[in-house]
Amino acid sequence: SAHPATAPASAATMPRFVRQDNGRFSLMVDGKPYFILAAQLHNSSAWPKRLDDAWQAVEALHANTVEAPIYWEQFEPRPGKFDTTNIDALIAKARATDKRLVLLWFGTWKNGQMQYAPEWIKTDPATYRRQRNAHGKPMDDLSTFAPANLRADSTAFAALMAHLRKVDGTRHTVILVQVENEPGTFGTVRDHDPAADAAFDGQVPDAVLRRVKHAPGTWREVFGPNAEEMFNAWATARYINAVAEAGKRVYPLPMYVNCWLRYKDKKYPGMDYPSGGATYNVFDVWRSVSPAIDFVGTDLYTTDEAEFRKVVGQYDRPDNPAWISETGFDPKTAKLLYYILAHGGIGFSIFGIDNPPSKTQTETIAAHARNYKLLGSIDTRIAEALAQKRLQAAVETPGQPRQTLDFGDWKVTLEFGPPAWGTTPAIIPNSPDMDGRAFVIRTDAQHFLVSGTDVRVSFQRTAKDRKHGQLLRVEEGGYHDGAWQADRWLNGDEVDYGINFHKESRLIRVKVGAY
Ligand code: N0T
Repeated sequence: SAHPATAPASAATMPRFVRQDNGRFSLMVDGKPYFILAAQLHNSSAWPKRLDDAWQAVEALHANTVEAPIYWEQFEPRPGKFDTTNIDALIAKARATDKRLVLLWFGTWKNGQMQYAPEWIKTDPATYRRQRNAHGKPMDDLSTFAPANLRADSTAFAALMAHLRKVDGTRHTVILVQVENEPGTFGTVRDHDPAADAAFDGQVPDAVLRRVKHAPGTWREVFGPNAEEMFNAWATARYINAVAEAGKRVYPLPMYVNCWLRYKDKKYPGMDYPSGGATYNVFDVWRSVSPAIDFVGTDLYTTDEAEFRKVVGQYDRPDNPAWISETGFDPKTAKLLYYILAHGGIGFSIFGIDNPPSKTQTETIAAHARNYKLLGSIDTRIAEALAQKRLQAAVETPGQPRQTLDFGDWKVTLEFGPPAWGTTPAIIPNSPDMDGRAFVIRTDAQHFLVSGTDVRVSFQRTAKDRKHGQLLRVEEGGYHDGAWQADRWLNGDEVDYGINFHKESRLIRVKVGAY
């Protein structure tokens, strides 16, 4: 529907976000599903002079994608004067190193505040009104009820997208844009700007009512004690949607928002987390007015697998994919990537990867590089298998050292923490550092691709035809120029007690049969 004059040169291969017929979501890049294995730069690292250093970590990590901020204050230092130096440097660096980019628009919001708004906005609160708390005190957030704010952000964002269309409209180094960063408000549950007060006393809009299936009424009548938080969610979503729409009209890349989550027993909006973000408790209200936003990402900072699993489950919905827009730079978050595989999600991004040299830095990069190098070597295969529901994955959890994956006529048993060789004892402890994980892709009726860490993998035939299953061939190898190449065949001790994976990243292809 774009005007011909503004349509990108290669609309057919524009990155797109699609829902497959089977319900899975895919980010399509160059016409194929793409799995994001991202490294996010530190907040103040997306400057030309910092990129060489930052990219050392990107390369060591084997990331296929870099997430980098675009700062409104740097991009529009004076009203209507745009400076593309930082963006151009990012694109040049990404192209030179064969990486894709996800750009993060640090506009009206950054972590529930407005510190990336340009100085000319920060110093003119009469024009660019602030949100107010219940006592009328101005907050460090722009009001969504001041038309000047929305106009300013939308204009800048559209200028950013116009520049991308111009310099990247056929090459698509930039595949995805995050609109704002962890939006919402701190210091008040809702905006008390006079226009906000009037809206709060008015009727809940139809779009919201339809989505939450509720009869008409005021915010208080419909949402009771949660009215103020729901109201701020609606106001924030409506504003961000308008910013995204202004950008998509110019250049329709897929767009998402990230979320400062309501988790870890936090519950107070505006104190524990910004009020107005797409937290799970306001998700339907948020999404009722944000069609220009393709999906919502989770900034999931925990190494507790139960907490991590809980949140991934909350956001893996019929209307949203699992997507870790940020997780902590910690060796312990590496295995948690496999939850995104298990949930058929679209990717994983590690926050703050460019740190000064240290032992911790080296070890943390190495822990995540084990995932990224292996998965990156088959990232298109992974994304296609996820889109077609041919991939299953599991993560070692306390007290659950044995798990099975069901492929219909075959079942794959995963045992985390058995001895390195020999019969598996009936009771096995978890592996010493609880780092176990595995994935299995069915590539056709007879073949599986398998890899894992600290896990024993065995295949059992479960088809009901009284035949016995057998392993016809087990190969260790990889894909080179698109074709499987075996380095060696495994047999005897290497398969008799299951295929044992330790800390190394090995890709195994199994051919099964029956007699
Ligand atoms: C994230 C990152 C960056 C005491 C924090 C997480 C990034 C932003 N925010 O390093 O600032 O730009 O999206 C907020 C979680 C704060 C938890 C505070 C616990």
